[in-house]
Amino acid sequence: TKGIAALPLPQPVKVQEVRHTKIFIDNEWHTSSSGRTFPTFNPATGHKICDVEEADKEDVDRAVKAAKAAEQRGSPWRRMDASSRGRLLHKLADLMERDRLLLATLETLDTGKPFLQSFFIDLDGSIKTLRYYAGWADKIHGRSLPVDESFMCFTKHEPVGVCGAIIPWNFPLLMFMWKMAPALSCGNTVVIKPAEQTPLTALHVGALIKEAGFPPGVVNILPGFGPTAGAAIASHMDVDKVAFTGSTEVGQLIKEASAKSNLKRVTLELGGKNPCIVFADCDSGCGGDPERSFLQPGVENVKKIVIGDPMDPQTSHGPQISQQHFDKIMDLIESGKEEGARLEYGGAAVGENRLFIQPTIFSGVKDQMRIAKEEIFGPVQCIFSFKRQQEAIERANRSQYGLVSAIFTRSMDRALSVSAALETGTVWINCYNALHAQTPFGGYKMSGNGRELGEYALAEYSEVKAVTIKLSETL
Ligand code: TXE
Repeated sequence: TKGIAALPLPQPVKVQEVRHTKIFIDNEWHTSSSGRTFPTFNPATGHKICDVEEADKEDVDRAVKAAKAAEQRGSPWRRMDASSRGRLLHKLADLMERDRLLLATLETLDTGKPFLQSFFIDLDGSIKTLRYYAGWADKIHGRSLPVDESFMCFTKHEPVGVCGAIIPWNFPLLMFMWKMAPALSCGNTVVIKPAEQTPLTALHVGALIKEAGFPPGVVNILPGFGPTAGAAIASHMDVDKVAFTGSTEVGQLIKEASAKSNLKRVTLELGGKNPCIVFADCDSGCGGDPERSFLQPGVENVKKIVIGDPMDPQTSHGPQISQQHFDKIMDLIESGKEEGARLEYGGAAVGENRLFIQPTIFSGVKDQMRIAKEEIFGPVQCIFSFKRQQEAIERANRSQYGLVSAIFTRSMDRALSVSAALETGTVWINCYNALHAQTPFGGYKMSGNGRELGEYALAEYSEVKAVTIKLSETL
């Protein structure tokens, strides 16, 4: 530990020019069929970083064709030993480690999230996710089953086929890895659309995929917009599965597109209104951004947050992603003030650049207020008070969402009872934002369908084939 304390902080690299801005299909870089490009901005300064080729339906068709050819029986990818698939995923993880500073810099440039978060959280999580699923590649197998009468039955786990992935702007690289790593581990091919606000790290990964030696067509990357490129993936007849992270509204559109096209499998990771219940026996608050904190009287929740240039390793709080998102958050903050919640801290824009919002804490929040019900997805914490445990549970569950909840208490007995009663896909006890590649993540209710990460995610990327054999005699 003495050694770690002495290590210098990682520093962002100077990006003179972004190298990868085109559409990545069949391990080659392409300009868009329409000839259109779109700009991507640095939300900390408002300056344009670069223009990126804009994929639309025609480009999606091309990418799906490449992905389908790459997963046909007899193709190099389908014939590759499972252990070799694992080695390729490890190789990609090695290359991401090599380029870690550059990837973290690009992530901060494009999202505005603090550099140290990009470096330690996003890159660390991305590399670990690749390695975790690299390990699974040759351990994915079926079972032999005891069946009635003179038969024997075994199951095989086969790839689903072409897997679409539609990614949001909050964790551009990590969400890409959460979808791509299990898909490739199971032998599928991938067509991915990064968020229009944050395409840069995904495109850099395209170059690394080629360098690692994945066969052409195994991964295809299409920067573009939701209603065009995203919708084309969701409704494509040759996309066999789509994994989406984003808003509940768009999640509904994705399911609808699946139903109206080829009934492709859909996994969704959507909005949340994550409750954090802090009992009076506990003297520590939690880090992270729980949206609803249920506190017993006497508990204080104090944060020391440094707002500023996200490239500065001292900064812990960056700008919002876009004017539109900024406006949504400020509107909700105003509604909190108007509806009578007490503003304990923050509540305003910071500095000259209007995309920065102070960390904001409201207390005395009532269940019917907009800030209590709608997902804010910004630096706003709402504090509710409660007297009885049962009351906290009921109010925490009174939501259309069910992504994550957290409990802070010294009593493990109480923590386990309360965790059983909470209707969320994840319960964190005495911690927050504790995500691991080994642990499944996903939502109850309108927070989503299916699970990402862990062994559970493998089922989302595999078809099960049951092979039944008639035996001529039973001995
Ligand atoms: O999400 P969208 P936005 C929540 C959060 C946030 C809200 C809106 O509450 O305030 O969603 O964010 C693509 N067909 N979360 O507007 O629009 C789009 O291009 C196919 C929760 O960014 O859902 C992008 O790639 N695709 C969250 C992706 O969907 C479409 C993460 C997400 O965009 C499409 C982000 C369409 N018709 C936002 N329309 C989480 N769960 O972590 C858009 N897209």
